[in-house]
Amino acid sequence: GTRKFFVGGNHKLNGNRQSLHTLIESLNNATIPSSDIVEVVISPPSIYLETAQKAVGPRIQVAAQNCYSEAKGAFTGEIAAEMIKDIGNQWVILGHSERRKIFGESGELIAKKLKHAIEVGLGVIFCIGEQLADRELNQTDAVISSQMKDILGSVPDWSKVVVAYEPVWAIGTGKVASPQQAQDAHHFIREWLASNVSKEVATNTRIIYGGSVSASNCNDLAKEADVDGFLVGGASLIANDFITIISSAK
Ligand code: G2H
Repeated sequence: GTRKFFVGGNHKLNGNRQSLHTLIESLNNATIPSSDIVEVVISPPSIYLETAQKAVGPRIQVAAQNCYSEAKGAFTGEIAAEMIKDIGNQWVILGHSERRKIFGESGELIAKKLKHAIEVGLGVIFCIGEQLADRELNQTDAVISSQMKDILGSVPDWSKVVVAYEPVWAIGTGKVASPQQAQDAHHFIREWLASNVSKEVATNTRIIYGGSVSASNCNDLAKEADVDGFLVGGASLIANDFITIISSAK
C-alpha cells in the first residue's frame, strides 16, 4: 500500500534497566518484516530514553511518551522536544488519554506541544479516542472530530504525524475494539483529513489502532483497510507478543 505499517510499543510507567535491555535484545535479534514493510518504535519512560537509543539496532526507533511545548525555562519536571532530539530519539507520543485524563492536558496544550515537536523535527504519535459514555451516546464521531480539530492549525508538516485511534474503553481493559469498530473510526478519521486538510494527507497519513492489542487479535485488526498499524501498551512489554504484533504488518 501507500502507507508503511507502523507499530509502536508504549511502555507507560513500567520496567527497569534490566527488563528494558532484555526486551531490546530480543527485538534486536528477532526476525521481523523489513523496514520497507513496517516501522517499529518503542517508548520507555523518559529516564531510559537515552539508554534505549544506545541499545536498539537499526530496525528500532525510540519515542518519548510526552514532552513540553517550550524549548527551555522554568518548567520543573518537564522535558523538551529539543532534548529528545538531542539524544537521537525520533518520535514523541502526545495526547495519550492517560495524559488527558490523569494529568488534565487540554486539547490546546497538546496542540502547542505537537507544533513545537514537529518544528524541532520529531515525528508525533498523536492519540485521540472517545470514552465509553461518548460511544453509548453516539458521540464517537463528534469526539474524534473535535480532537482532530484541536491540532488543525498547529501541524507544520502532516508527514510527521501518525494518528493513533485509542478508544478509552479499550485501553488496558482487555476489551479490544472489534475490527469493524476500528475500521469505522479509522475511515471516519481519514475522511475528516480529506475534508479538512487535503486528499493527499488523508491518503498518506498512518492511522494506527491502540487499546488492548494482543498477539491474538492483531491479525484480524490489521486486515482492515484503514488500520495502518498499532500502538501497543501491555503486550509491548512481552517480546514475543510484540514481535507477533510487528509481524502482522501487511
Ligand atoms: C492504549 C495502549 C497503548 P494497552 O493506551 O497506548 O495500551 O495496549 O495496554 O491497552
